Amino acid sequence: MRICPLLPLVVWVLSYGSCTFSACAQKIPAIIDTDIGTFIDDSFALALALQMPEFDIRLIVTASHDTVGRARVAAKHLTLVGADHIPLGIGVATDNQTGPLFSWAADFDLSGYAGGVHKDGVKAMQEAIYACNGTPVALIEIGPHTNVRALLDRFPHVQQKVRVTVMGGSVVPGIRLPWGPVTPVNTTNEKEDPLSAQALVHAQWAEPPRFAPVETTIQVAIKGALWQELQQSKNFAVQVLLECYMHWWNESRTGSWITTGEANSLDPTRESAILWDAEAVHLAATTQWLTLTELNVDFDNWGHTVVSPDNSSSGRRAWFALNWTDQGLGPNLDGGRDSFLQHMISLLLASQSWSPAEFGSAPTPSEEVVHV
Ligand SMILES: [Ca+2]
Repeated sequence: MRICPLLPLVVWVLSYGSCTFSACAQKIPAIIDTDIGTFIDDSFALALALQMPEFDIRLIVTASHDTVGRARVAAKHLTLVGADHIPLGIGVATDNQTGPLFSWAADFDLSGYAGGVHKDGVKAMQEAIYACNGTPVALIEIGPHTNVRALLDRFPHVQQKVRVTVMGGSVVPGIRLPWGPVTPVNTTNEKEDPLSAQALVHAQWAEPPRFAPVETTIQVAIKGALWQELQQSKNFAVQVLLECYMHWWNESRTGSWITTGEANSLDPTRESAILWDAEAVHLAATTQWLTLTELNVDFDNWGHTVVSPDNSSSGRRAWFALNWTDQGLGPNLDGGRDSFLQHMISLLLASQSWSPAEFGSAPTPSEEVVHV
C-alpha cells in the first residue's frame, strides 16, 4: 500500500479556529471548478454555494470529459433558480463522455445563457482572478483538476492570488464506501487526472490547500427528519435540486454509469447521496465544525494520497479536514457533522430567487463572452 497510516503528523486545530474569510473582507470572491452532471453531489454543492452569504461567485468552470455538456447542466440549474448572472466557463474537455444528469439539461439552449459562456474557461479563470485586484480568490475544486494544471501552465502568476479548497484525498484505512471499496482510495478527482492532482499540490498558492477528504465527506449525507424537511419544502430552488436528484437517480439506475452502484444503494425518499463536494464548499469559507490536520502530501500516478514525514521534501503542506468537531449547536446535535448538516439544510430551505445585486458584483471578465 502506498499510503502510510498517518505517520508523524502534526495535528492542529488551526489557531484561527472557525475564522471565516468573510470576517476579513466583505465577501469571498470564488470560482467553482466542477464536474457537475456525473455525481449528484456537485448539484447540492452548487445549491449550497449559491446560498452561502460568504461567497461572491465570480465564475463556474466545468471540468473533465464533456465540459460543454456539464456547462449546459450548470446553466439550466442557475437559470431555473435565478442565479444566471454568474458567468460560465468551458473547461478543458478530456473526451466526450457524458453523465446521468446531462439528459436533464438536454432541452437547455446554452447559447442563450444570460450570464455568458466563456469558451476558454481557463482564460476566464485567470481573468476572474485578476479582476479581484489582489484579493485572494477561493478556488473550489470539486472536480478533477485538469483546469488547474492548465491554469498553472498558462498563467503561473495567479498562484499567489488564489486559495484552493479541494474535495479529495483519502489517508485513513478501513472506511468502507457504501458501494464496496475500502479506504484508502483514490477519489475520482485525483484518479481521473493524477498529473493535475500533483500539479495542484505542488503549486505555490496563497496558502496551503485545504482538503475535504473521504474521512469526513463520507459522513455528509442528509437523512431522517432533515431529509423530510427538504422533501416537503415548497421552496422552488429546493424543488429544482430534488428534481435533479430524482433525474440522476432514475437515469443512473437505468443506464450503465459510473454512478449506477451508488444510485442502487440509495432510497431517494429517505436520503440524499453522499454530498462529498458540499463539505468542500463549506470549507472554502470556514473551518467551523471541522478539525484540520496538517499533512505533507502528494499524489501518486494513480491518484492515491501519499503522506510523507514532516521533514520530507517529497510532499507539500496541506490541511486535511480529517475529523468533525464534537461540539454541536445544541442539545439535540451531537457533533460538528450534525451541526453542519443542520446549517446546510437551513440555508437550502431559505433559498430565494435573487437579483444579481444581492450576489455582489460578479464582473464580466474583459475577454469577449463567447456563446457556444
Ligand atoms: Ca464533483
